[in-house]
Amino acid sequence: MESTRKQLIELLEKQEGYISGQQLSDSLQISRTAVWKHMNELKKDGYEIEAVQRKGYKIVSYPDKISTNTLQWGLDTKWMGQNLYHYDQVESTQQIVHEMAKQGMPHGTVVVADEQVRGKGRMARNWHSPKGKGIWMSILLRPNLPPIQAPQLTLMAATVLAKMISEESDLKPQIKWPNDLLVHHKKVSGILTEMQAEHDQIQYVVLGIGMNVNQDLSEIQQEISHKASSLKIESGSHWSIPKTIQSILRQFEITYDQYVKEGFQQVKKEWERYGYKIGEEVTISTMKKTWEATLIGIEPDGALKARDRSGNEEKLYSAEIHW
Ligand code: BT5
Repeated sequence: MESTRKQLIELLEKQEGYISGQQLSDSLQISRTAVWKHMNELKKDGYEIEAVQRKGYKIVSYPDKISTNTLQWGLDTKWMGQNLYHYDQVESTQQIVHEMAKQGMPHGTVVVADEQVRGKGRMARNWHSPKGKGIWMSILLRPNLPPIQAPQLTLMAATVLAKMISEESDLKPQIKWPNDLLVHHKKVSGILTEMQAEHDQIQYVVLGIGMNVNQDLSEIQQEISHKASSLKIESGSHWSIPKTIQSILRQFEITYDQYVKEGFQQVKKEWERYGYKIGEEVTISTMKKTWEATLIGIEPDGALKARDRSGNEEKLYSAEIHW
């Protein structure tokens, strides 16, 4: 039942226009009546399906409501999100995935929540995660890497999100070092990577993704409204959250597998393609000095590389950049 529905959605998604009831019944090896029953179940779960006589069926819009079903149906990944949990409300999805990691859950386990009441940013900052308005999700990864390479996973995840946004809309996302996703200079998404390591080996990584999707302008918290935005505000249209999550998971699996096989080079290239103010001059401050430099790219250890006006290159780890 479950797997038939999953296949059904995959067939509907692959088809450009309509797919006939007969074609579906042949491909799935079920009766036309069974196809019709499945269609009704999909509608109950929030899929809008158009049925036209002599043409067949087509998905017109995807459900808004997140459930384990709407997230897993149509998700054609090998390992990413195949073990997936959805909650209405949690303190933080990070915390849940840490627990799951300790219990031995597999690589690619995903936890998604409609709302977080104690969403975390980096360095104990808060992450606003209002109900039903965005993607609040943590992914469990078990990479075979030394801890020193963990920052590469954050950089990689940022390219995944940038690519997803470019593919699903006309928006031109940019990645602000180290982990912010910007659209029109405003933050729409942030990444939080937490790692457990032992004996020079990563045990597991919990990679958290927060993405503002369907907030209207009035729904962005006042104190961050000058610097934060949502995909809806910037694109002018509503996004299906389950479909957007699936696009992230699909893109993540492809990019991660390529990274494991081929190394950091491709991630670096992609990152720099989307990099905010790469090739531009900015003001940089550390405890000791303030200077002007051109940002030139990222390094395998996650550092941002800059060149000052005399041509000296410097690797930045924690400097303040006046964007
Ligand atoms: C981040 O931190 O950008 C990482 C955010 C990661 C959130 C995800 S959601 C799923 C998972 N579960 C969690 O509990 N966390 C992860 P940072 O770079 O420190 O940015 C935090 C700063 O961004 C805050 O201090 C605010 O200024 C601002 N901010 C807070 N909420 C925001 C939002 N929803 N959109 C844009 N900016 C926000």
